[in-house]
Amino acid sequence: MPKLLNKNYYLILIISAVFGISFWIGFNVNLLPPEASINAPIYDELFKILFIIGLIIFIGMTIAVIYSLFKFRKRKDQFGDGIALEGNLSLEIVWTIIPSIIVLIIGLYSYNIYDRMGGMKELNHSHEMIDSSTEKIWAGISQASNNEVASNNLSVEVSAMQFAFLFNYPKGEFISGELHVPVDHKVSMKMESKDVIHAFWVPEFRIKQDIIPGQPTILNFTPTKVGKYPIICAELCGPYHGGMRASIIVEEESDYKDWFNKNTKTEVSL
Ligand SMILES: [Cu+2]
Repeated sequence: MPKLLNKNYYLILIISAVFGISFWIGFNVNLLPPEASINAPIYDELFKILFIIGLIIFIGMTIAVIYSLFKFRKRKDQFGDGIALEGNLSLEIVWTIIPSIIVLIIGLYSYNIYDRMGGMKELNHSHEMIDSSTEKIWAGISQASNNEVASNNLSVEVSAMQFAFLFNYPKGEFISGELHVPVDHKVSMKMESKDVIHAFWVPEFRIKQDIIPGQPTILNFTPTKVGKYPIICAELCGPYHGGMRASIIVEEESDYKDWFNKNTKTEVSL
């Protein structure tokens, strides 16, 4: 077998191994917390792709660096400078085109994911269940799927302040420091800040939305797993920002109703 062919053979073998290992790790190693909302699996699709691309680049580069360290090291009888290399047009075209294609695909795919999560919905038409006033909603993730019945929604008003979240249940006329929601029900939140910019983040739900003073934002989600999850402020908002946390408790509908009825002054459910 000629030498050149032999070299290419090894190169193809190594590239295949890098892709194989990257895909295997990408599909078998999970770095994210449990999926607890209908948005989570959608988001994780994108994360998996980004993770695999990152792995291919990382493993490929590491192999190339280690190989070069040995292959092109200074030999005992070498004293002069290296060869003067000036540009390589085809190489530069290749390493411009490949990343451009990757970035373009990631961009289009991210748009698709954000759309499926409800990020592209017209905000000021889809929140009639939250507020009937003509107040402008500035940003947010609207409902993630169209086939849900609006009457199923649970409306919560979130107030963020240095350094706490408060949850107002308008139908029950009470305020809670913990967010309780029934599993498999869509929750529509209108969020406002009393002071500086905060952000409402639930890693298990894969959702995050800024809460801005004077500009209400909305966030809709549907929890899918019973449990207690942290709500974390994800915007540096002052000296105790790190302590600005709350909990979201996802319960079976009957447990949620018990909790709601214990707190409410009026006799309504949901
Ligand atoms: Cu904060």
